Amino acid sequence: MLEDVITAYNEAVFDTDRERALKVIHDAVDRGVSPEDVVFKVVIPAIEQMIKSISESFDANLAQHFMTSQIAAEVTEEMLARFRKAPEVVGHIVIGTAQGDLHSLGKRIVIGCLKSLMIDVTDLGVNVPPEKFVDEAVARNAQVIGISAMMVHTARGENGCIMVRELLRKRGLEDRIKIIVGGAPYRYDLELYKTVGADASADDGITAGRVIAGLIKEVRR
Ligand code: B12
Repeated sequence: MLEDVITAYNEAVFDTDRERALKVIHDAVDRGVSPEDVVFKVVIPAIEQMIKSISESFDANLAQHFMTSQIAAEVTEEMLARFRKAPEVVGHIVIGTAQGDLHSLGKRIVIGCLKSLMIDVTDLGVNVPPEKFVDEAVARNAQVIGISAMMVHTARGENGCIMVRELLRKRGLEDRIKIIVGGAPYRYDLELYKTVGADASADDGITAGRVIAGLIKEVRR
């Protein structure tokens, strides 16, 4: 049954047909597919596949990029609300997209995965100034700051992770708060996270959950 759902959803998303995509998902849930399976086995693989084909297509345009990510974000958010409740929280992360960067879909998917892995998340949104990452992490007693950056200049830039590291250092918070970064530029340059002063990076939400759980343990040790 899941195979049929995957095929029908992929076709609807490819046609940027929001209504049809939502109907496929709602019907699947009514027939017993879990919200977790919808996100991890249908939506995440579909968006990854779609993005790959969009990037490779000469006909790709920003409107199509935008619609594709909006459908996925909408389904993901709806399903997240139906995820099983976490009995015990592993720790807390504040996460946002770096200053100057408005890409939100990757971050949203990461948040969905983290919630399902029982990590408490505060979403700071997009275009987040470095000071806000640090202030909010302190205010919420978070063990980890997550920074998403989809463009090369926001991943490498002075107002992203580099400044967050600098602020943690100046305020003597480096033992209490760890930094994880993610986004396409870090996938293409595997050493970049170190260059910008992060403690770790992860390629997707599921790996991020594992790495963040490790960072939380490190802080609590
Ligand atoms: C969708 C999209 C958009 C949408 C964004 C919609 C939204 N709400 O997010 C719209 C149309 C708005 C957009 C706008 C722009 N975009 Co754009 N966009 C894309 C596109 C096609 C996909 C990005 C995406 O959503 N990927 C899908 C998600 C699921 O993947 P992901 O983000 O990588 O996330 C995964 C991992 O990276 C990781 N992850 C992500 N964040 C984090 C955070 C942490 C802490 C961790 C651990 C892991 C992690 O886990 C995620 C889940 O698996 C990419 C091309 C591409 N192939 O990547 C271009 C791309 C990123 N955009 C690009 C550009 C240039 C722009 C614009 C400047 C275009 C313009 N001229 O206006 C603007 C920028 C506006 C701004 N200031 O930010 C360029 C960047 C070039 C560069 N090298 O710097 C790209 C690469 C396209 C290209 N090939 O030129 N874009």
